[in-house]
Amino acid sequence: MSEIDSLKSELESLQADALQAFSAADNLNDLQKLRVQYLGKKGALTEVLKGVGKLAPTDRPMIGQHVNKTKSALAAALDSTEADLAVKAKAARIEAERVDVTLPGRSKGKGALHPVQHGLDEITAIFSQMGFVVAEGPEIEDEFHNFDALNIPAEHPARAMHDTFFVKQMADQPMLLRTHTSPVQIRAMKRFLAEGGEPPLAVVAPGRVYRCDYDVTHSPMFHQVEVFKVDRDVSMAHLKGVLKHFLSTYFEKEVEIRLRPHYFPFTEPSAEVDIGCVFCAGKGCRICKGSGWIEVLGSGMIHPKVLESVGIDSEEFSGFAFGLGVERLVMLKQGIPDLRLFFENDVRFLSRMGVSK
Ligand code: 2NM
Repeated sequence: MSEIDSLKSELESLQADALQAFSAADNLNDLQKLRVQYLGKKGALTEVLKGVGKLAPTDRPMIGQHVNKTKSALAAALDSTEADLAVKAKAARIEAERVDVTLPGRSKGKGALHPVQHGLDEITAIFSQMGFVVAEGPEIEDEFHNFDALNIPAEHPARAMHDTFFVKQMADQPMLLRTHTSPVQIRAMKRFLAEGGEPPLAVVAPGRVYRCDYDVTHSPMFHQVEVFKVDRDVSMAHLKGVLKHFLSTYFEKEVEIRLRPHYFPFTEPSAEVDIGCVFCAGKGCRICKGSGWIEVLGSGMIHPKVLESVGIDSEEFSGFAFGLGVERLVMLKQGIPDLRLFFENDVRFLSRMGVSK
C-alpha cells in the first residue's frame, strides 16, 4: 500500500473512531476532553499530519485536503453533539428543579404561649375587667420595698439568706431579687400618692419572683399575681366577694371558697383561702388529700403599718390584699401533675399545654 493510501485509511479509521466516541459521550465535560484528544495541538489529527511530512511534495496538497476534510467533519460532529448535550443538560436541570405548584403547603409549625404566661395573662385580665389597674416593677429590689415597707423587719425569718437571693450592693445598700410582687404594690401606692392621688386605689401586680428554694413543689423562679384595694371602709366582705368572683371566673364554674385564719406580716387579720376541690367537688380525693378543700392563695386586710409606710392614713383608709402563685393555679386548672414540667421546656408538653394565639 502506498504512503498516501495508508495515510488515507488512517484518517478514515481515525474519523470513524472519533465519531463513535463523540456519540458515546453523555456529557459536555467528556466531549470537551474528546475535542482536545482529537483536534488539540497534541491531538490525534496532529499526529497524522506528522506523517504528511514524509510524503513527496507533490502528494502533500492532496493529503492535506483529506486532513482538512476530516478536521471539519470532526469539528462539525463535535459542535452538533455539543448542541445536543447542552439541550439534554438543560432538560435534565429543568426536570430536577421542577416544582409541583399543586402540592399542599408545608406547615412551619406554630409557636404557642407558655402555659404559665397564658395563666398569668388570664388572671391579670380578670382583675383588669374588675377595674384593678395593672402595675409592673423591677425584679431587682431594695430591702425597703421588698421587706421593711411590708412590715417584715430585719429579724424576720423571710429575710434570712436561705430564702432571698441577694445580687449586689448599690450605694451601700443590699439589692435582691424580689421574693414577691408586693414591692410593686408599695411602689404603686407611693407613686399614686406622689402624683396627688387619693384612694380609692385598686392594683393588680403580675410578675416573676425568686426564692432560694428548689424541690418537687418549689422552683427558684415562679410567678405571682398580687392584688389590693385601698379605700374608705374596705372590709373582708369585699375581699371575699372579689375572691369568689375571681376564682369562679378563672375555674369557669361556681366555686365554693373558705377563709382560714393565718399569719402574714403585711396583713392583719390574715387568711389562707381554700376552694372546694375542683377534682372531686368536695367529696375528698387524692388531690385534696381527702379534705374536699384545696388551698389556693393568701390574703388579708393590709396591715396599718404597711399603709403608714407609704403615707396612707390608716385611721381613714383600709384595704384588702391577696397574693397567689400562678403555677399552682395553672396546675389545678389544667390538671398538670408536676411543677417541674413548666421549666423543662419539653416541646411535647409545651405544644400540648401551650396556647396558640
Ligand atoms: C399575700 C398574702 C396577703 C399582699 C399585701 C400587699 C400589699 F402590698 F398591698 F400590702 N400585696 N399583697 C399580700 C397579702 C400577699 O401573698 C400570699
